[in-house]
Amino acid sequence: MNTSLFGMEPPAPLSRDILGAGAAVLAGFALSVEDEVLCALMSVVEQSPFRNMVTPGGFRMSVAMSNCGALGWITDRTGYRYDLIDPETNCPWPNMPTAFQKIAVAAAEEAGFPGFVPDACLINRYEPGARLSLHQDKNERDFTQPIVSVSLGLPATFLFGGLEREDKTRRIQIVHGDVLVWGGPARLRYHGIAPLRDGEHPQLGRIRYNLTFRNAG
Ligand code: MD3
Ligand code: FE
Repeated sequence: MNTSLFGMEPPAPLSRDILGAGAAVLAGFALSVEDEVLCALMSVVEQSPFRNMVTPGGFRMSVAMSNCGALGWITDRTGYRYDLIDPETNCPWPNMPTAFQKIAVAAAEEAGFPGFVPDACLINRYEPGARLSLHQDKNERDFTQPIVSVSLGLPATFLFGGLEREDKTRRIQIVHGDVLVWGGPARLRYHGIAPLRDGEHPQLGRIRYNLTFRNAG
């Protein structure tokens, strides 16, 4: 039965409230476009390869990163920032694929943030053991724009804290195809990824990819 004939919404795989105001989990939102998204991802990282960047404190990150879109997030000994140029290739970052833009804008809209204009997509690659320690995303100019994250491959434990580093963190399991949106009062909440558990994903093997879409300004 097509419920839309009755003017009803289809059963939405949304859980807007489990993470609090401004945060939404769109479970499986990327599944219908996973092939296009993965194909586009491979093309981006052929142009700007994954690399393990160094933090201002001198530690090499366990998560390998690349970017697409006008701006890319980078870190080195001098700090964290967005740049128009990939320091590895000395070329602009690859264009943001249409499939990337479409899913980011659609997810933001679904979560209540119409008019999202992503100009940066940070691509994270996790191998077993890789982690991202608790942090805020605050190198962007406009905190009224949300961040959209698309998870692919191995499952991960997402750590979700509060507005202060000391606030209690919750652990949430994220799986292949899940899309998370963070805006409004959730935009500056601390978050991270626990060390990735080893496993085998049917398409991607022992890897997790995460695409985070931002308006970096
Ligand atoms: C909550 N990436 O790249 S995405 C990052 O799965 C990052 O690779 C993680 O944190 C990953 O900066 C988590 C989810 C995410 C992204 C931004 C947020 C959650 C957020 C901003 C505010 C609050
Ligand atoms: Fe982050």
